[in-house]
Amino acid sequence: MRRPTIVFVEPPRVFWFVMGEYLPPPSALLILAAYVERELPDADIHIVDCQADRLDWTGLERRIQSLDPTMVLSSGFTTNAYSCARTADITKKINPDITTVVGGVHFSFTPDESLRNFPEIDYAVRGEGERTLVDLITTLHNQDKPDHVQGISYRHGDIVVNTPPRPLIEDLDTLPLPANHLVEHNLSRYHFTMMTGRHTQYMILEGARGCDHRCTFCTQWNHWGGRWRTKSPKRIADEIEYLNETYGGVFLWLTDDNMNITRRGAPLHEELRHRRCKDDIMLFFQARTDDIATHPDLIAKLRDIGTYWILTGVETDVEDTLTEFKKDESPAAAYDAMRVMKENDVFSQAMFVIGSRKDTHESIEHLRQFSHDIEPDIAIYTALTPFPGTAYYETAKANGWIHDTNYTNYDMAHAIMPTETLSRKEVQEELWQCYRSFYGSITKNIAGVLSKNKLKRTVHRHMAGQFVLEKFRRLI
Ligand code: B12
Ligand code: SF4
Repeated sequence: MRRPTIVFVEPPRVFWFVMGEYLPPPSALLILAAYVERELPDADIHIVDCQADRLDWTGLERRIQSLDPTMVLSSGFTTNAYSCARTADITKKINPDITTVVGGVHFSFTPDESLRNFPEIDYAVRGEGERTLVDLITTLHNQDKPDHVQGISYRHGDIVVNTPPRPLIEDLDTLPLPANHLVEHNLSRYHFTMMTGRHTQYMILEGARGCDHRCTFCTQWNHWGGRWRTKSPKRIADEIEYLNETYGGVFLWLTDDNMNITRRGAPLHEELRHRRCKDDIMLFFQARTDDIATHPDLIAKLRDIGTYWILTGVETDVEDTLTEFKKDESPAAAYDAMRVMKENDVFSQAMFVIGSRKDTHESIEHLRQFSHDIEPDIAIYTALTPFPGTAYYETAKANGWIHDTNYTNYDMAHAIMPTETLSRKEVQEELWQCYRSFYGSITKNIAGVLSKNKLKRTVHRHMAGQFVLEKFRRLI
């Protein structure tokens, strides 16, 4: 029997214009491929990264043809779900016998809808992928029935079968290191211009999965079973050291939904502070404002081991909306968090969200002022987006608030819903006004472009040079 030939595809994507020009490593695929490689040493595994390999759809088709796979897989979050379906579609046109598999947060929450809308997709893997994928490949290779494979969805005649969910991996330290060797020829190409320039090598690593909070607009806690699981600080430090010393990785982005500084700040510092790589790396992670605000000591420690940029979800200054979002944070914590980052020379990225039901022109104007007052180094404004899998999606769907069902637009830059008093167009216009007020001021831009802080200079140059404001204006 033919040995499994597994081709993971990062299809051609439309990238997020807000953060400018970048080329990210296909992180989920690297993590999955490593696991399959370890568990199924006889499998022939490839990763095709269309961005890095500069392949358009025709190029991808030729590449799949030449690899002659038994299975083609891709990973999607909501905004790029259609590109996964298209990958499956061209695969089936090449050879209908090739098995097509999708996974990731979007397909985990829309298996019925996706399998009905896209007959070219054979299987959707729901939730954690590693063990399910190995089980599925083995089952199909042995020509067994897939009904005993936990965590998958597939069509059987006219119905969609959803097998029971698979229990989560208890010890994340048992996962292998991501399969960077499968994209080694591309590693030097991965970069994030606005964050670290065109020539600093950008790598992604995973320290934890999930979150123990329950925000209504967020898919992540739900996707990971409402739990926060972490690798041990030693394992995270080993992984950082490995990426830096083996591959020259400098800009290291932690995928963790919640850094959980309270629990990991001190032990991670302890693990990394004696390692040489700490002076070379630029760590980026996401953390909650309350976690930052209440731990200035730990932020200082994390700065000492290379943390240079933290993204934090401030969301809004309206207490009632924070409560409705179940965010469990206060606007006061946002002030403190920005101050703590400034005092420790950490670049602060604050995320704001507009377009909740009670938002009005006045409340959004108030939010704009607040976003200036708390003084983040960079403010990113988003439109509240009803991602499938969130509590908010269920409410919005039941109430008919979702006015745009084209998932390509679920990128938080497009207004998908009106508010009680603002039309969708008005929300879109308000979003543009937010960027205009933060980046459009001539005085502020001059100060930004002339700032002593190199990162600030880059961000302001990016916002002006890449026509971000103009692109937002065109969405209205
Ligand atoms: C790094 C990152 C990015 C990087 C690029 C990532 C990439 N490689 O393409 C950048 C910065 C460019 C980016 C951009 C955006 N991102 Co982003 N990003 C992330 C982040 C932090 C980590 C992704 C990751 O590697 N995770 C680790 C992997 C292992 O987890 P995973 O993908 O869930 O995979 C597991 C399972 O889902 C499953 N699985 C996944 N895929 C597959 C495929 C198969 C075949 C199988 C079998 C299994 C499987 O197995 C995996 C292992 O168990 C996530 C948050 C997160 N923690 O995941 C947000 C996240 C994916 N991003 C998000 C969003 C909204 C965006 C943007 C639209 C805008 C924004 N505000 O950031 C843009 C869109 C860009 C675009 N057009 O594609 C949302 C998506 C929400 C949703 N439900 O759609 C997330 C979840 C953040 C959040 N908290 O809401 N992002
Ligand atoms: S938004 Fe952040 S804090 Fe809230 S559930 Fe999601 S990851 Fe956790």
